[in-house]
Amino acid sequence: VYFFKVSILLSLTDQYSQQGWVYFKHSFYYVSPVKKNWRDSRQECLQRGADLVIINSRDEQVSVRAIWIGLTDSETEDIWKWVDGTLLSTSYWFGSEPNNFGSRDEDCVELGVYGTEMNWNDAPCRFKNFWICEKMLVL
Ligand code: 2F8
Ligand code: CA
Repeated sequence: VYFFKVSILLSLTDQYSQQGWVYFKHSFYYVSPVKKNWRDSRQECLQRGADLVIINSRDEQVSVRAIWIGLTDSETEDIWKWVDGTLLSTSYWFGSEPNNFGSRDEDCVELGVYGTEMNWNDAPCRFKNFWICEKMLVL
């Protein structure tokens, strides 16, 4: 019975992750690639057999709030570079960020922690966040 449960779980996880869902602590999450208003967003979730995320643990709050972007200063401290190698010019740091807080290993950039337009924060790269990938269209 145990083996059976594990293989069902594995094939479910496999199926979901192929469709862009991320598994984290007993739930699957899907980060939408398009913008929609609240009502339509909820509708999309419902159509996918889910619903808009309910924040019912601190863990969820901390993880759902932020998204990794392709910006890091892990090569040289304080030199922020995009993953394609370009130097940062226009930035959207929140208030006193980047501050290399705490253990001073905040070399990666997350957005969405702060609910303002200026919402970037440098955070430890080992932390787990959702992320957004981008593939540029080359014509
Ligand atoms: O107060 C801003 C500060 O908040 C947190 O540290 C307490 C963030 N840490 C993580 O996200 C791990 C800092 O990055 C942020 O600057
Ligand atoms: Ca920070």
